Amino acid sequence: MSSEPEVKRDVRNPLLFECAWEVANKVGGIYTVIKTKVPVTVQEYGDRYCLIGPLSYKTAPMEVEAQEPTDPHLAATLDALRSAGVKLLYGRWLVEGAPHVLLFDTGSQYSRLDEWKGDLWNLAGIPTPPNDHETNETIVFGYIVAWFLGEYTSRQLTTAVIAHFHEWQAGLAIPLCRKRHIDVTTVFTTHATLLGRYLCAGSVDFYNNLQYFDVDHEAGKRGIYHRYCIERSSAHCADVFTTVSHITAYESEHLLKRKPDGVLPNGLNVVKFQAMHEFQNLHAAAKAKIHEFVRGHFYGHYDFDLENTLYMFTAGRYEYRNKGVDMFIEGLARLNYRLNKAGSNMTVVAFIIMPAQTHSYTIDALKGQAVVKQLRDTVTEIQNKIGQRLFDHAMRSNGEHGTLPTPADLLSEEDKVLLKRRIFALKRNQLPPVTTHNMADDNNDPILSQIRRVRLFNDASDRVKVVFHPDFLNSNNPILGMDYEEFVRGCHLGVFPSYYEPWGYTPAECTVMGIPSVTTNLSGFGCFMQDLIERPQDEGCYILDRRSQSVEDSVNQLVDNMYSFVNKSRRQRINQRNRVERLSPLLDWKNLGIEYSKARQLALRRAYPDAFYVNGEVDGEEFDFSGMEKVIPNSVPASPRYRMSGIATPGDIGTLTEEMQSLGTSDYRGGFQWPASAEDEEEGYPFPL
Ligand code: G6P
Ligand code: 1S3
Repeated sequence: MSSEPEVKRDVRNPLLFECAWEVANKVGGIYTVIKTKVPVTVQEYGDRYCLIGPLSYKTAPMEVEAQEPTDPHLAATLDALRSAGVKLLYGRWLVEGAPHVLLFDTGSQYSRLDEWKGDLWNLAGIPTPPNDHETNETIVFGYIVAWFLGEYTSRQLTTAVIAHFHEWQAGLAIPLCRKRHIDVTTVFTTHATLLGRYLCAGSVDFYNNLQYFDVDHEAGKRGIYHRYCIERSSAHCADVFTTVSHITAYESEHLLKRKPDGVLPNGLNVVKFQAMHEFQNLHAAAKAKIHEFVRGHFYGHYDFDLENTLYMFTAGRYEYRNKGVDMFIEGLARLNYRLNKAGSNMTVVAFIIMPAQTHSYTIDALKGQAVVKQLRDTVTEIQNKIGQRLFDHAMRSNGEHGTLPTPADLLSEEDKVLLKRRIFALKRNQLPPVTTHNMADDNNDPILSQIRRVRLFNDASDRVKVVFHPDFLNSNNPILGMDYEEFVRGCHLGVFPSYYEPWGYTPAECTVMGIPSVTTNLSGFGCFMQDLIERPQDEGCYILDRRSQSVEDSVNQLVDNMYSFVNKSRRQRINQRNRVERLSPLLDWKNLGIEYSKARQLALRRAYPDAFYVNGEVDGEEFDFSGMEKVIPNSVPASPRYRMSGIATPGDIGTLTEEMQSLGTSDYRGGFQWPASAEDEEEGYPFPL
């Protein structure tokens, strides 16, 4: 980035603005990245850190405590924006670390939309159609953020400013900063590419053809050319361009036409328990709650033993093919067949948690929970009465020739009638439903259509039962009233056979909660674990090969994994949970946060090279990351075997170096060779919508 020659900014204690559409505004995975990363960033930057996001009047009042800035330059900048009509909220984001946060109300500047669209066209040749709400939001937000950064850096002239942007929806300020020569250094992190997401959702052999797509044509065909231009210009104009995994780095190089400078893997805020058994106890307690739901959902057909029942689940954004739900359902059907054939006494209840368009819960789902509750209340009432009668009987016998009561003395006729009524209420003519909600488009829903096709109807003979919960989980819900985290803890296996997954927080979250999971070598997380651990499957981290084998073989591999999991003893499951939980440090921001530090350092060096050279030599302090924790918990007995035995500092597992630029296309990590030609193509995709 060009800096005004006469201004010498201090690069040792820079200010950091981190900008994302999901700051204090939960939409998907980026919210998790930003929120869980706050503590390590605050630790490094303290009050020099401020997040920037859109102002949502629905969520902000709950998430943000309003304050006035103490930095006089910031206060003056916000005053200037306010007096020009920009509505904003500045304060503390009420999450762990309590960082400063600045939220802009895009609605307050829609009057300038046409002017800004015209400017964008003149400046960058980016066209914008009139009715794309998401793009309109992106433009207004980007212009306000660039306006803010311009105003701020014209007042505050002493300290270097790093502006880090996530994803195309927050990226437009980057080309604007560059064009306007605003004195900030920029980092852009993409968490997916627009084209990648769209192409994979169709029936395209994506990974074998990445090098050959005519990107402009493909974007135009899908009506996203303008969005693609914003994304591409953000990637190209940033001082440092990064993404979340090597697989997405490879994709970005071909689809965005800039090779990323490095990979910033996503971490989590790992909670360490004092003793191992604590998280095991949490599993047992959460599982008991899922049992409660299952009793209600399967009422009238509750003919399986919960002691021999395992809970598997998949969850995420409803992207049927990208998230591998198609493969999961196909795998479940085959698992059902195998378990039946083997005469297994195990039952698998498979949950699919994916928000879709619905019209609330079904009457049947609500009724199931109600009849079970009534039965439980009645049993408790009768139990109390029996206790009282037993006590009275014992008291009356007065110690002499005491007799024990007969069952008839204890259970009255009235009780029997009441109990029978409750039992009759459990009768049901239809099979337990697959879905808990009334779907807006039941007939065409891809998940339901496939479940119908493979005939997983929760029949008594089925060893695999399916529950599709097309909404987020919440502890206040009348059925399955649990938060997502609690639900995950109560399950036995997470299954995420994604086809398109730049990172994949779902299996990572399973890992830190000590729940084994299945993922693929097409997900950033899967590749990351495969890179680090020699036999991930031994640690409860199953990684399907969806690259070098046919879809048929991948499904069979999934079924093998699930089948052998079902055949594990309880003791083996407990052991596996212990092993998988031990991998948590690999995913802890305390270890991964350093990759972000490196990206920021690189950005500063690129924008202010002179500040890093003393008498023609690189100043030695530039990469001082001492004090970070060690990645590998080498004190743990019988630790998993790591591939990179020489790992000493966390930074060693990342890749952000100047050398990344000089690597060829085939040099990304991920334990495989990228296809060199289109001849390696996979066979066609077998699960039609
Ligand atoms: C945890 C609890 C144990 C319980 C076990 C059940 O480990 O601490 O008391 O027996 O979970 O495991 P399962 O895999 O059968 O749910
Ligand atoms: C993206 O969210 P998604 O589920 O649309 O960003 C996430 C955070 O980096 C990432 O985990 C996920 O793979 C991407 O797909």
